[in-house]
Amino acid sequence: MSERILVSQLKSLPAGPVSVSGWVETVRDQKKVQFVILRDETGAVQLVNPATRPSEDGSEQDAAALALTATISELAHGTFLTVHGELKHDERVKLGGVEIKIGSLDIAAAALPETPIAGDSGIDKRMDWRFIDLRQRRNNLIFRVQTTLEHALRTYWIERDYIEVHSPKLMASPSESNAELFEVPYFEEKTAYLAQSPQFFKQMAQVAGFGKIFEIAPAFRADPSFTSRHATEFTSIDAEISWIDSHEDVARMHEELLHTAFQAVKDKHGAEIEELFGIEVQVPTVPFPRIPLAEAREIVASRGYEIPRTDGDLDPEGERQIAAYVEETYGHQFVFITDYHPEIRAFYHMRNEESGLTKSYDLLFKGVEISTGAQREHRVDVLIEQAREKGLDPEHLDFYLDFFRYGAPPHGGFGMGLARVMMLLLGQESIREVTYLFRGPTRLAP
Ligand code: AMO
Repeated sequence: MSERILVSQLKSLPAGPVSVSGWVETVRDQKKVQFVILRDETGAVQLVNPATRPSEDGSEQDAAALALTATISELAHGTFLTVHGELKHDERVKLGGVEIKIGSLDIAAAALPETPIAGDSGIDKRMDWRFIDLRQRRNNLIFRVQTTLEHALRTYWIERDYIEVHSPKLMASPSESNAELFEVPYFEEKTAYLAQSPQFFKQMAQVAGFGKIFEIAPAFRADPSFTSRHATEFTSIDAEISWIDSHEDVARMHEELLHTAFQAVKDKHGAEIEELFGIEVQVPTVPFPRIPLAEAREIVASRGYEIPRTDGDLDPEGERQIAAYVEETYGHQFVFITDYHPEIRAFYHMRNEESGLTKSYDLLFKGVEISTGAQREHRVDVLIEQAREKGLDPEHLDFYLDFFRYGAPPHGGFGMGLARVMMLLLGQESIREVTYLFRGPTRLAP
């Protein structure tokens, strides 16, 4: 394969022969001239061909020119091709100030004449034809932003000597709760489950003496809900660190990490995000505000909203109210809600001996939960007690409890949904818009 010339490079190339590959966006087939807009992953360029039509008076014509004109007339939107032609610089050409006069076309694979989706197609239709939907410039940008974001997270951790782990996604027990479990009927002696999170195995890395770890990997939840923020398979960003004093140490790493990652996104894509999504990326200042849950509930009530939930947690409207309060009071888009009651937290969350509340937080971004973090209970007798309180049978958790029977450091960490961060960062309504291939209760293909 020869070095490919990208559309974004054309402006800096000298006029002359050039070959560019991409797909057909539009064809304007006028009587005397034909224009094709060709797009690749970096931009779009105008191709031009002086049309040669069959003569009406029977005069002789250039057969190659006639054939080229006919080929262009039949080009369907989405056809992938390579154009060989002459590059011309012309400031009057709105699209990048360059144009290619077509010499010949090599068609790689022609598209059918009718495209199944249009610009105004609904999200379900677009998901059916996701490979075509993803050709849109803004969709391409989503995944370039995501790449930059993940790269910044990894860089942050790697620069600080974190170890990256890949924990198994087939498990012999639930990792979060019994609800939302996908069973896998394969193993002879046991039912297997798809991992709901790497929770147990990232804690295992702490008793293995790894000190600081991260993982970016799929997690699975048989969640029946059809909300805009739930998927049955999602990418979970996880970190876990040893020798913490409390969840506050986790929160401090978490906020610094997000500050760094958002700065990287803004530096590289800020202008394009503003152009295509109308969103100005705000790099969050550190520290993020922190509000204990009980206080958050009072704030929400004082704003005139009664949270209908009886379990003490904020509901989505409560989260929005708190976000509005934080924006007004601190000019911040993020807030850590802390000190949750053990009843609404996992059994492995450590409790504060004085208050009885958990040493944990939820992180909200623009009023939506993007993450849960906590210090973990590493004293096995306390852990067993807390599991029992939740109605869990410690025998079923024996493999996990064993981790803490042979020595363990104090530790904690967080899990954060990649798609939720991306959805909010780009001001999208649903995680389906920012997920490469969404999986939900009614979506298993493509
Ligand atoms: P939790 O269950 O709160 O915590 O999940 C952590 C984060 O993962 C994302 N998330 C989801 N994203 C899309 N679809 C879903 N169905 C879905 N479920 C969760 C959310 C959520 O905030 N083990 C703990 C984390 C920890 O304490 O380290 C856990 O999984 O952004």
